[in-house]
Amino acid sequence: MVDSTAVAAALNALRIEVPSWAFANSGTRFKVFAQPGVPRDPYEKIADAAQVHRFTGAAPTVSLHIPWDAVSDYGDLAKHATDLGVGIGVVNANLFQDDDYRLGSVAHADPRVRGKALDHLYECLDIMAATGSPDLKLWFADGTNYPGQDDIRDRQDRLAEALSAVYARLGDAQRLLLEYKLFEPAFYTTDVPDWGTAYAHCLELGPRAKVVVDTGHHAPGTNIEFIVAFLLRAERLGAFDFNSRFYADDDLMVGAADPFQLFRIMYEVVRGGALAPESGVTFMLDQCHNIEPKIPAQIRSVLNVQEATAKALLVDRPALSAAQRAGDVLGANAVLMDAYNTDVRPLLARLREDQGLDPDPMAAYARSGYPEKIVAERVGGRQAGWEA
Ligand code: RM4
Ligand code: MN
Repeated sequence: MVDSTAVAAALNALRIEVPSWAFANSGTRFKVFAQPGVPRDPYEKIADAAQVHRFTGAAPTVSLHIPWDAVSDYGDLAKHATDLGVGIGVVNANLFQDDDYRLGSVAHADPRVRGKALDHLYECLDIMAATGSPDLKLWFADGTNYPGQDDIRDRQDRLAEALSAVYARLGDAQRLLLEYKLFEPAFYTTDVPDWGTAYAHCLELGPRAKVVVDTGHHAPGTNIEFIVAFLLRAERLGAFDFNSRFYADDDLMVGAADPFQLFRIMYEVVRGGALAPESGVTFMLDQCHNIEPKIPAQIRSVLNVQEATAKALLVDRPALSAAQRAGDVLGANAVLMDAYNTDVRPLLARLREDQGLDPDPMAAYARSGYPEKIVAERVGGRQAGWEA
């Protein structure tokens, strides 16, 4: 039996952080398509993010990416967010868009470049202090393209040295979140290519270093829910970067490519107790909306996470464990599939109504007038994008 009051409470408590860069122009290696009404600065990005929270009631924080979201007064930016009913979440460092980083950043062979990279990470810590952000998220583009290009092992030493320097400066309530990605932009070696490498560095650092699972950062066919279960058991899962993919790091809307995979991941989250706020696991979106309108795409993504979570919560866990203990392979699988095959949209619509929200956030946003307002108002200036 599933306790429906507990399911409702867990869904009402679910919080999903949105990325500032999802509201800016983005594209592929081939083309960035500009969209009308796109924000021109971090203040406008936060205003758009606040719309996602306004219609879902579930997205109260925004991740920043530095220097994309560089401003002269971070306290003022945080106040702007609060005025709009949202807060600043994770601060993402960016060590991949400076000419100096052609051969890497924290793992570069040249101590001058490593020093510059470390200074950027320290700057991110200052921004966290000014905005009240709890977490520093690190993804390194570092790696090599050709065998022999650099010493694989020396690069690990340099990486470890930079990580421990940053870790030493963390405040007591702050965390270091280390993200991995199989490849890209480096093609031969990547310095943090997988969860095992990230986990090993986090273990060396200490308890406030946790792994980020970006769902798009694995080889095709990887069992991501296994990684989630393992890291939760080891108390080293810090956060998710949600998105979905058909091929590599596609950064499409979460739950679009494979809603069943998202359900399986969320089931391990539920099983591992990671929906509880005290677990410290943060649920974030890391997506780019290259061809679709950005604000509704973020709303859709929040709804997709809610739907997968609702299904995961509907798994009859006592029945599942009984079937598992009895070695009832088909019975156990049926318990899981029953939950997955439940239409949870009416349940989520009811919960929204109970909170005074529109039961259909997509439709409510489309009717709100906001899309037309930003197109009319945001004329002139330079639209925000990857280089902004
Ligand atoms: C990386 C990684 C990071 C994100 C950048 C833009 O692939 O997913 O989390 O900040 O892309
Ligand atoms: Mn990511």
